[in-house]
This record gives sequence, C-alpha cells and structure tokens, in this order.
Amino acid sequence: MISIFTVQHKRHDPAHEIFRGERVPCFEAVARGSILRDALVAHGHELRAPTIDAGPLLARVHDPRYLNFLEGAWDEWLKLDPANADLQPFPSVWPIRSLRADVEPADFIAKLGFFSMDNGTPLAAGTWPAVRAAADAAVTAASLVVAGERAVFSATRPPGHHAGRDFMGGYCFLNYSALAATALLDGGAARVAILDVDYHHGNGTQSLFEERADVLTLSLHADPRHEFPFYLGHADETGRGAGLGANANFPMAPGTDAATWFAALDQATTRIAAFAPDALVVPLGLDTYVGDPLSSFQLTADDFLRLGARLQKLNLPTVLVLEGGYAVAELGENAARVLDGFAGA
Ligand code: Q9C
Ligand code: ZN
Repeated sequence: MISIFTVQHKRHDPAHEIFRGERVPCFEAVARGSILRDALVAHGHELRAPTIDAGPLLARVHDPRYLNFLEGAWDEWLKLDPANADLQPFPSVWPIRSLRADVEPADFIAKLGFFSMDNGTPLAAGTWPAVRAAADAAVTAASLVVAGERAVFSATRPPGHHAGRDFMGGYCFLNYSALAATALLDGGAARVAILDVDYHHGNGTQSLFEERADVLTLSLHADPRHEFPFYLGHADETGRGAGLGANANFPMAPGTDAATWFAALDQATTRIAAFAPDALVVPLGLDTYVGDPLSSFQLTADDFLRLGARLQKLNLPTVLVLEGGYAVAELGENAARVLDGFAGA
C-alpha cells in the first residue's frame, strides 16, 4: 500500500508533557515517526512524500482565527520573552461554562487556553510546519484514492482526531481525517464514512461532522466516563440537525478484549454498509494494543492483521490516517500489520 510520509514530522519535538502534575517525556514522541517509516519499508510498502497542498482546504475544516493563532503561536511565545525558546508553553485557564468563548483574549496564555481542550498537547517551535506537512500528507492520500488507488495510508505525526474546528487537544492540532474526507467529497464522493479505531474517542471528527448527513462518523473507543476525551463519545450521541443518525459511538469498558472489540467493529461495519458510502476514512490509532502505556484494551499483533482484513472487506476506496499508538517499539509493526491484513498478505 502506498504510504505518505514526511520527515517534517520531526519538527514537532516537544521536550515534555504534563502527566499527573509532573513533566514527563512525551508519549507522542518523534521516534514514533522513524519506527513507523522503517517498518513500512521493511514490509515492502512504498513511501512517498506529500505532493498536494492542503492550504485551500484548511479553512473549510478549521476556524481561520485558530489557524492564524497556531501558525504564529511560537513567535508570540518568544515575543513574551526570548528565553522562552528553551521552555514550553502550556495553557492554564479555559473559557468553561459561564465564561465567554466569543471574545478572543490578547494575552498569549489566555489565547492558548481559548484554543485548547487540555494541557496535554505540547506546542513546540516546529509544530506548525509539522502539522501543515501532515495535513498535506492526508490530502495527498485522499487525492491518490480519488485518482483510483484502492487504499493509501497517511503515515505521519502528530495525530489529529482530537482537534476540532477551533481547538487543539490530545496531542492533536489539525484534523487530518476531516481534511481527507473533505477532499474525497470534493473528488466526487457523495457520501463518506469515517471509522475511528483509535483507543480514544474521535471527538474532533465527530464535532466537525455532527450536523452533516453526507458524512457518517463512527468511533470505537474506551468509555469516556473513564478515559480521555472524557466529555464526548457516549453512545447516545447520534448526530444533530441534518446529521441526526449519521454518528455512532461504540464506547467499551476499560480492559476490553479482542472478542468484544471485534464484535463492536462488526456493528460499525454493518452501519457503514447500510450507509452505502463512496469512500472510507480510517483514523488508525494503534493504542488499542495490549502493550500500550496509555490504554487498557487487549488487542494483539495478530488482531491488527484481522483489522486490516475487515477494513478491506468493506470494499471501499480507503484513506487510512495515523492517530495514536504509544508502545513505540511495536508501533511500526502493528501499523504495517493493518496494511498487510488489508492487502491479504
Ligand atoms: N499524558 C491520541 O491517541 N492524555 N491522543 C493522556 C497522559 C490524553 C491521546 C494522559 C491522551 C490523548 C491521538
Ligand atoms: Zn488515542
């Protein structure tokens, strides 16, 4: 399977994140990118660099105000104090209920909270070029599928599915799957299904499409009562307005085993078949793996082969987009197994 990879991912290299109140090395680390690249090559998959500029699509998925903030955020951080070059900004205040989310503040840290859902999404000097290149990768993957490729994998980082119209969160800044779905619709698809298999609910993607009838969003994930993103992803969220009936969530208990997970996948694929889409986007998180440090699901290496085979059976032009997966040493092999399962290897 063609995989779109960019060395620009290395520019998003924050030194630490906040975990249980302490600074710890980032789970979403640069090493994820190189290990993934090596495994894809070792499994015989063709790597290509992005060739399409996602620029014109960005403002159709994200708020221009947010894009503007993200692009200039590091410069603003340095403007506060040049010594900030060696430090990392984190938000510390948010416009929660009763506070105004309509007036953009002038203060940098206040803006950072205004455009963030958590303090778990570290921003670094090269975040913008890395996420812009990853957006190009996803749109390039979609355009190859529009041009007739059966399936293409956008294999770069950081991830994207927690990012919403005007906020970052959960290590994500731009929602690549939403960009890919938009590119598929532009390319002639009347309906697109997005099947999110990351351990965490794809809150950004759901919120971006919840009022649309032409994009069916589905997500298999850990019950948000217990796991990030906590405030979205329940089974009673079925879409809104024109999009009522075009969202399906499959929350599962912490510790869920492969049999239960694949039973939920069966329900999701049945929904997709009934929707009869023209194309499929798969936000591909590998953090359902039994060895993942952030998750409690119990999928094994062989289960990723099974997952690839199930996705192939949907018989749809397919864009896969890398999301989570923090068992870094095994990430590349697990992702490659999904592609191998898809190819019937
Ligand atoms: N610092 C994705 O998998 N925080 N994002 C975990 C450990 C949220 C994961 C706590 C995890 C978000 C794309
Ligand atoms: Zn995840």
